[in-house]
Amino acid sequence: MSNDPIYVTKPFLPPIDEFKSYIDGIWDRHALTNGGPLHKELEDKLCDYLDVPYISLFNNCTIGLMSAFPVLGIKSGEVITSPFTFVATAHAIKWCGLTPVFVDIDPETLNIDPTKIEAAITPDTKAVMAVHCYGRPCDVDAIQALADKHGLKVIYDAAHIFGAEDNGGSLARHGDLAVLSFHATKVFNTFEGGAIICHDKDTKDTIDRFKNFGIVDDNRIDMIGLNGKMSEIHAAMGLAQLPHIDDAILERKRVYDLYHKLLVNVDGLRLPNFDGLARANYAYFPIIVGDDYPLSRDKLADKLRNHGIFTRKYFYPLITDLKDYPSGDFPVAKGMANNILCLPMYPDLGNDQIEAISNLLR
Ligand code: T4K
Repeated sequence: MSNDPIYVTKPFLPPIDEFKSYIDGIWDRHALTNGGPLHKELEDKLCDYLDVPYISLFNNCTIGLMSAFPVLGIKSGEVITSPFTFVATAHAIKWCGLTPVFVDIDPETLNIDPTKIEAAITPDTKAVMAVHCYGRPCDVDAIQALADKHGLKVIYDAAHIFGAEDNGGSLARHGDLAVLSFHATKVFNTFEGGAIICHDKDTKDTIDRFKNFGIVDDNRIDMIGLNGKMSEIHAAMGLAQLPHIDDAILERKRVYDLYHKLLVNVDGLRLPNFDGLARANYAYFPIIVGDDYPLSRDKLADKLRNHGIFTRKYFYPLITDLKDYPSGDFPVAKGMANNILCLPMYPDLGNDQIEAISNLLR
């Protein structure tokens, strides 16, 4: 094994010639952004791949999450969400002038605990923004039942789910809207990028207008939109990558399987599982470092770093411990934030590297 540092992830890149052939087309056409042909082609191909009716590409997931509320007509009130997520989820709620109301997570799935949602609903509650954390599905049926009972919208932060499927198909199909991330660190990337999935043409048209300043045509601007558009060069990256994504997910499975085999009997480490999925995407390999492991999570991260292995504490600190958010008692989320460690996970992580990391953990 070389002595090069091993990071928590390494973006998957398609063959450069395939990317360049799309770039040649951009140079020929001079269409760089504002809904060019590659943008349209990627939307069509992603609808096919994810088997969803409508998709609108974005410049990143965070802007997509922020756009979800105005697109659904939510201008004020409270949004129920998980404290155990990347800060972008909660930041998007705050940027829209809404109030995040946090609910603890389920200790198995690490997603919002649906049995605790109802107690957090007030007359001001407008929506639930749930996160399919690490590509594992939320309890979508329970969340939808609560939303129907109380007249709430459901928005999924689906940043982690590309390629993951339950028995009915892609996880992206759940909720009124689902927002994906195509950031460099994600399973499928367009350097930076994201998308909103929706279920009807009117909503798709509204999203498309919203992400283009609210422009209807030369004479009309009918809402206070923003600039959430994906450029042609980002769409080119997606198009070049899509034919290779199933192979990349298979490589992730190889990494998962080997880690699992080597670490399953280590006392004090809880390994991720992808139960309940017809197809996992193996986006992350989060381990939970228990009290019976000889090192604390932070000491273990330090030890690995000293060997050139750069893990990440996704998601620490807990959002409810940040000064801009209300604190609260979320014991499950707090325990996870203090004990979780994401190991390197990416398609070309070699077996020798996985063995070396696992040996240190053992
Ligand atoms: N919701 C959820 C649940 C999310 O997890 C995220 C993003 C969002 C919403 C928002 O999505 P976007 O608006 O970003 O589309 C990263 C990402 O920046 C962030 O997208 C991601 N979640 C979050 C979990 O992780 P960092 O600060 O850990 O990234 P960074 O730059 O330290 O990268 C980690 C490692 O990856 C580096 O040590 C090396 C490697 N790397 C990274 C990049 C960017 C590369 O090798 N090449 C690269 O280009 O936040």
